[in-house]
Amino acid sequence: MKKEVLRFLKENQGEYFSGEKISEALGVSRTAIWKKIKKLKEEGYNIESISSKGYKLIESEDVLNNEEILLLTDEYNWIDKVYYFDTIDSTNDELKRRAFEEKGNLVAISKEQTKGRGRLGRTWESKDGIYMSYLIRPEILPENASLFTQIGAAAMISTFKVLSDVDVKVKWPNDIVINGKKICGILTELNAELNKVNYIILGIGVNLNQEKFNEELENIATSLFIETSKKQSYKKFVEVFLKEFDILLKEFVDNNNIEISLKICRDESAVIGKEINIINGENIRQVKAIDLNEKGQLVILNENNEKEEIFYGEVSIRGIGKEYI
Ligand code: BT5
Repeated sequence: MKKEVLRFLKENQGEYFSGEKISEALGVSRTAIWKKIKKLKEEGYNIESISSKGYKLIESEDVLNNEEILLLTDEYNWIDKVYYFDTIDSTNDELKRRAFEEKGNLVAISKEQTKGRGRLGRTWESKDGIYMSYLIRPEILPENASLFTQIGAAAMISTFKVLSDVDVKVKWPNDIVINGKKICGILTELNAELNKVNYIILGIGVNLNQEKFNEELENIATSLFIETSKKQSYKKFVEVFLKEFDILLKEFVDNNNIEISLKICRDESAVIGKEINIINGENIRQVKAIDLNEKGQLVILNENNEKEEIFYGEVSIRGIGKEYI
């Protein structure tokens, strides 16, 4: 019900509506409306109430909570359940816990994580950003699961472009970087049998409003705030990302078309055409990245100048002074 009251106030933002009018429109008592409005105010919404005129929502740009996330995700019918947290251990872990007790596709979004994870058990610093996980149950072969990383990366590139003019690039396979520093990381986890995917969890962490990073990260990480000197609305970011992700996800899941995502990842690649190192544990190979194939694998010219397809690894670009990239 709180969601409906909020939706009504938003649709009529800037106008006064009496409790009576709202209660007629929504078919519930005036007391119920009054209670919900009181709750919304407590949550930080700026709602003006004047006894002779009624209620008016002033603005709600920066409030992120369960109702807002429900409103933002309402129109996407591939999302079956959505969970919002002010803080959580890890949105990927939360969806993993719910994977078998819940059906359908699940989304978890948080503004903070206390145990954010990167690949190979690494830590993902998770404060003042947006942390999202999408649990999807697509009918695909396990070998195609890594394409979801590319879909997430492409949607993220488009999102940054809509919201700012920062020069974002994809550093294959799972980083979004600006000027050699990482602004977003993607962790795709898979639960599958030999030839059947049970579910995929696409986890995305974005640095939005961090003013600075700790010593360990300051040379390798950046945030949208550091790049633009402007604070970013969390809600707006999620709203735009969902829109871009929805288009690319449906293209793949419904139309079996991955090309749009791959084209974005190719066009905005930080590595294609560059001499790179491919690092797998102790093993470092010096090669040249030349393309991204239809499976989302990196095509390289190897040490013997032969074409080879790489499906996993850590990449660093050679000849660039910056420590990270
Ligand atoms: C990643 O791993 O880049 C994947 C990060 C995925 C995070 C999301 S948030 C939502 C979901 N829930 C989770 O628990 N995880 C996912 P990797 O490529 O392994 O990079 C990890 C490395 O990036 C670390 O070892 C640090 O060097 C660096 N790093 C850690 N936190 C960072 C940050 N906030 N910004 C930039 N770099 C960071």
